[in-house]
Amino acid sequence: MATKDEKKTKATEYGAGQIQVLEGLEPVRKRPGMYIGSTGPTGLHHLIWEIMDNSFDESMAGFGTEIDLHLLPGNMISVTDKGRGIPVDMHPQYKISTLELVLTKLHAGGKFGGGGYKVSGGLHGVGASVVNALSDYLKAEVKRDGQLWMQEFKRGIPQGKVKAIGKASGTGTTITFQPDKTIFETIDFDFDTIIEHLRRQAYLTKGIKLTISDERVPEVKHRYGFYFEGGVASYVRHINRGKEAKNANVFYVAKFNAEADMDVEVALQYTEEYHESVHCFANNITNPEGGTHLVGFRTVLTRELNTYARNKGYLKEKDQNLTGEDVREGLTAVISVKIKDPQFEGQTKAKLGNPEARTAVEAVFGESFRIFLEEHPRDAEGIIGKCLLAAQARRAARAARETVLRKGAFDGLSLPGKLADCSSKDPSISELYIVEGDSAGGSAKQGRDRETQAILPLKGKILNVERARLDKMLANNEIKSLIIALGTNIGEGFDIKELRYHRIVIMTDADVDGAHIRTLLLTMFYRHFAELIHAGHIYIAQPPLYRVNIGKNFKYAFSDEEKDKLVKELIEESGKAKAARAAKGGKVVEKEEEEETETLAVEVGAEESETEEVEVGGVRVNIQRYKGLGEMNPDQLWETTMDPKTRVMKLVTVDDAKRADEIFDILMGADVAPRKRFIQTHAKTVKNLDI
Ligand code: 0RA
Repeated sequence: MATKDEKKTKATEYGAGQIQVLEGLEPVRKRPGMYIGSTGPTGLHHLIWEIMDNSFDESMAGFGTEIDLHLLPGNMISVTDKGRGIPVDMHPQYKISTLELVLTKLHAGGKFGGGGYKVSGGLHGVGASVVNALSDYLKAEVKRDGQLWMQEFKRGIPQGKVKAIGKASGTGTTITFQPDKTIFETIDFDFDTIIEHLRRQAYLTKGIKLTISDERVPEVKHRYGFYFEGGVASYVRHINRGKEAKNANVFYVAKFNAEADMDVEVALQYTEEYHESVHCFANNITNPEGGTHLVGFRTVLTRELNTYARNKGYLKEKDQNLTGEDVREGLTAVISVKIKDPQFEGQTKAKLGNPEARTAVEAVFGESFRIFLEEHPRDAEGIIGKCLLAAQARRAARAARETVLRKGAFDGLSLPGKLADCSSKDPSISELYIVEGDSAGGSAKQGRDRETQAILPLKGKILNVERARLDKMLANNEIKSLIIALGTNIGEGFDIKELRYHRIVIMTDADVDGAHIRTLLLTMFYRHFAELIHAGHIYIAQPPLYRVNIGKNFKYAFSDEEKDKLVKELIEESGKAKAARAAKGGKVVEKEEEEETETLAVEVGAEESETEEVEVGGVRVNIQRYKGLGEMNPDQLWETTMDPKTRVMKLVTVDDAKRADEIFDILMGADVAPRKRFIQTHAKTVKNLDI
């Protein structure tokens, strides 16, 4: 999909060996957000990253190791490198200097930089021309061929041609720019933000020397310099400062992997902490969701530590391997790859997808980590000791959980009071609806078929137990009620023959909370009632998202596309009906029809509903969006969602549940950032029943 398209664009851009897709800069000024993400502080700082990326590219291609940044009065930024200098000669095809081309045409950056990798700390790697377009003023100074060249721009427009203004020794480029205050919410650069960014870039680009000075107030200059000989090993030491290390020597490897045509750099150190702190990068872009390089790293880490521990006699029992979880406790690691054609995917487009990154990391990291463990027995001992401790704790927790389950906490308990059971005692025709919230529960109880359908309302609140461990959740009264209602018991006492309903239907709202509770339930079924999923007993109800009314007609829509289609259909039908009546000689009473629409709208529209009205060619269509199940009255709920003759339900597969289980870790884990990202991203998609 998007990734493929991106790849295609890049391939042509680079492959053709020349500048393609040239455009003027007006689109950038018109819609800056499209190019730099936002016009807030993040977008503003993006301008600096963009300019610096060009200098990094030049340095990584082997030209220049020093980059200096100055923050000048009036929030003017200047970036100086010692690269080859942007060429100033006439570009044969475009009849302007390459310098002007680079700074005035979109996407003109593609091939420049002389091969090597394109780093990009920026959002899209959009190029210097975007910065030029969004700058009130920009000046390019180039040292090349013994001359100092200069060209100036205002809001992207050249103020004359490039000209030689003096003699110069050496080569390099200085770009000085002042952001356009009519574009940005603020043009105040934040020194700390810049420092953090530069520090990180310095860790990730071994051997580069970065300086930054804040000279906005000329009397008080602040200067910082970053140069990390240790590359990402320095980064790991920086993250672990102040913590007690288990291996005093940081493990570090940096190697080119020829098969995958990729540079791999890995550093790691264990501390006494319990959480994991692993940071992945591809071409200096952070990959908060990891990706193939992380997968390779984890595989090797677990494998090598197990091999070592077993060979040295730390793991005696056959079945007592260290798990992935055991080897991640207290781990700090940085994994950085530099790759020709990175492919990003995932929720935030920040997950590396290249399969060869996995094998490259496995090869480079595997070999050198094995040697490290052999050559540093004291460090190895410290690491293994930490992992064994984690394994011990894991086993103890599991034993504790199992005793809870074994104790028969669920034996012989009476059915919960909240359950509105069905009258049939035949499980093969009985259904249990697990419904979110009391108000939806009320509608479901009234609307159901009492003989075969049981309703168990669950409070959404159980979800507020953030970071709750699943075993703790089993002790939660709401979940207990559910387990008792199922009848199967749990853990060692589980018996599928005791299942009281052959269809268990999860019925939640089509919003974030609904998705949340569904994930939780699916995770619980996956981890503790997997047999029910395998046997096809778990379903997800599909309530409609909209009711589309026109005159006396109405239809339900279960997706946005369906809604749009229905609106069209209904309008056509109504048009036909009108035409037919007109043909019969009857008068079309527009007024009457309108009134009907309104009455209907009032009747269906509960107090909290959201309605939308579309008018096409004089025909009014009223659209009601159901925000929650509670907005439907019992009859509507029955006819749209519960009536076995007409309803559509989704059978939950093991894959669905597995995915929910992974999402569960994001939602319930201690890490706040991924959870936030997940919720933000899915807030828009949950209505498509994305589990
Ligand atoms: C185009 C071609 C070459 C280098 C550059 C652009 C270049 C751009 C920037 C932007 C900031 N600093 C830069 N340094 C270089 C290759 C030049 C050659 O082949 O000589």
